[in-house]
Amino acid sequence: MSKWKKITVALSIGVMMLTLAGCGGGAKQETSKPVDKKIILGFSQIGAESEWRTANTESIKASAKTAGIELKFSDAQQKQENQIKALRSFIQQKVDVIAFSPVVETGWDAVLQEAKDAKIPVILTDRSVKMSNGKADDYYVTFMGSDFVEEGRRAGKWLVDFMKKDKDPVNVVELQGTVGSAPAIDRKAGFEEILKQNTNYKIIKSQTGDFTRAKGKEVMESFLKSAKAEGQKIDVLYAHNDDMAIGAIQAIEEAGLKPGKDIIIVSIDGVKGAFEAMIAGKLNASIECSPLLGDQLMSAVKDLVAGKTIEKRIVTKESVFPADVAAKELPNRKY
Ligand code: GYE
Repeated sequence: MSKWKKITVALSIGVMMLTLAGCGGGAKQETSKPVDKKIILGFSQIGAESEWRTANTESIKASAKTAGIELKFSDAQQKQENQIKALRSFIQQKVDVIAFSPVVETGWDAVLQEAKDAKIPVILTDRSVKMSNGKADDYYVTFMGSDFVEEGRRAGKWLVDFMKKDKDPVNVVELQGTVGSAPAIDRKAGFEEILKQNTNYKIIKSQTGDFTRAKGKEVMESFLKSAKAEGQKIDVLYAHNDDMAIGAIQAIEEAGLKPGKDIIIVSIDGVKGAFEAMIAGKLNASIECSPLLGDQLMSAVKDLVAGKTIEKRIVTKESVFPADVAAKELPNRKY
């Protein structure tokens, strides 16, 4: 073989090998990444709407640093269109893995198809999605986060247990999370499941407070006003997160009532602000929902890039904190 022919043969073998390496489907194609190259993770965060969310962001940033993963972080300010833009830009930049916490459940069809076509694995953190074709499972490799229906059930069970009322009517007002978001839908469903078995409990008002303190306060003010005008007594507030409960506590105090006593309050997350409110006697219970997903996410990213198969669903382990354990627990809280 002539020298030139040898070079041509060598080159075409090289091209063939490269092509083969790039052809694998799903998670496997990532095995071609040289071990010494930094893994690039594109992460689209919902925003900074709550203490939970800021703790989640800190966890992800800190864990990426420790894991030596290059993190491209984008904050969507609670807007789906911003998340879609961020995901598209990650696809364009050909990041190794995309992770995101979807602000709402639906509306991801096009962009998740684009990620799939680009063979970039997608990890869902905290919240899940629904696809129009009903096959969401085909568009992400794993979903790590809490069981929100169970959190709603826990809130309901805690309430029924605490109130010890089998017959007397109990009027509940509900502050819902972001409209169309998985935690708002599921936390409502789980709570209602328990109330269905306790028919003296009635949700008399229910509205979104978008998971923020400001909205929680605003909506609670309007609940109090309209209940007064209608001659109804509010016995209980169920808030889909602690921040809305903390905002509502302010509204209740401004209306001359005692939160935690005149109105029993249960919310979800278990952030430090909730523990402080419980210690002050203004919040009665918080159902834990951990935002500390960073380490799990980084190890899943590493496993994926290494070509390992990962579990489709990773559920966060959580508990319930009634006010009487708050003082003892606060020093142990990490968020
Ligand atoms: O409960 C709330 C946050 O998706 C679990 O989003 C998360 C929720 C959390 O804004 O505080």
